[in-house]
Amino acid sequence: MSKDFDVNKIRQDFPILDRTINGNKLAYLDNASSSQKPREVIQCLVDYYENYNSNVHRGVHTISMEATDLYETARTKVANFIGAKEPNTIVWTRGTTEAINLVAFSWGFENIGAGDAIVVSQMEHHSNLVTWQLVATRQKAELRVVPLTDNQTLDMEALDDSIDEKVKLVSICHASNSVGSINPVKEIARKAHAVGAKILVDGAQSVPHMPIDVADLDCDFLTFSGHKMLAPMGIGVLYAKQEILESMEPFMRGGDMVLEVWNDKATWNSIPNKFEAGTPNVADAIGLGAAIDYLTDIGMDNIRAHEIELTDYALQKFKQFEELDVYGPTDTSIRGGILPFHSEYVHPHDIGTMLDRAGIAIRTGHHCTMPLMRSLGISATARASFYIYNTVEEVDRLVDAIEYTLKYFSAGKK
Ligand code: 7TS
Repeated sequence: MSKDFDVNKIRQDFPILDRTINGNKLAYLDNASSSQKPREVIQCLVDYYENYNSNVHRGVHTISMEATDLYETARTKVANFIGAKEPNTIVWTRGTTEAINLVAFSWGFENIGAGDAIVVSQMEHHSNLVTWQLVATRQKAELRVVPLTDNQTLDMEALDDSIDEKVKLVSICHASNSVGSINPVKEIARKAHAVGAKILVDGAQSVPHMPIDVADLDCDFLTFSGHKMLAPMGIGVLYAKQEILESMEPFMRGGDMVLEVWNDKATWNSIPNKFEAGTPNVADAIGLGAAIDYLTDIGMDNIRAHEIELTDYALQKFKQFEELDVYGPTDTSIRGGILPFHSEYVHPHDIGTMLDRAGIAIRTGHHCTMPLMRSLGISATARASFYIYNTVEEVDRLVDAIEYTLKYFSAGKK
């Protein structure tokens, strides 16, 4: 990690971290759900609404042109951030969920037919599972779910077995929100392409946390959400290779996505506008640009190194809890900053409530991965998840609070 990475300095940029919860300083360890926002991003929104608020792509007046400029500059920032050569390969969406649905409706229904197959994994978020269930059912295609190994990494042998000539799409998360495993998506892309299939990488839990280069990964689609990477809620991204985007039909119809309209027909605007019907979320797109500036300034390598340090430390400390099952690989080179745990003696919601009393925010539940929970033989976990502003001291507070909780509920030893 660079010596310039100063977590205490970073923390000062996040006003919400000054909050106290139940008399304790907030320890925000629910970053896989949504991240907090630095002052730069909040201020950027205020600046937009105070000085530039206007609709884009249609005004000849000054502030509309300025808003359009800021909005398109944000698109270029996103492209540079993920190594996409052309800004027109960046489509704004509301988030990962909408981006996956866009691919399903515009590409999936056109390119997946009867007898074809779609490959996903057992660790997918519902948005990357239920969506493909719909395509598979309607198109009479087969949905293949690749199982996980005993430490919740992708079973690569099973993956190899499920990728054959029938497969048209492999849709897989880069990093799991539930168990933290990082999938070798570059290798998986090679395997998919070898049989003529496309690959969609769900980057919701990777793009915020590590350097990403779509050219190097050679993925056909990449989806992610702004709100998990310091940006506002309601803005997200679909990246797709240019020729694929150009071949796709629009997802939604309306203003701005058309070129010419007659009473009975219409022609489409060029990409990416073809996929952006209606007034877009201008302010939050610009906010995502500000978040990317902030992340780039700190350095994605530094962010990844910081999270590895916290996760290594937490995994080490959690060894003392014999009563807890901790999920995911212990090798942090293939694991994101996600720490899910489960006790057969204390319900995750009780753990979450006890931690909240201590000012520690975690998430409890199935994390929108019900089939994964089922495969683990449980219905829910408690999950701590880290980001740039989290500290070793906060991990210590988490450990102390869990120790207290287990004692409080007299959790028996296994
Ligand atoms: N894919 C993954 C891997 C995710 O973690 C999430 C959200 C999504 C897709 C959907 O993203 P959205 O922004 O469109 O909602 N994951 C979580 C989570 O773990 N807790 O809350 C949301």
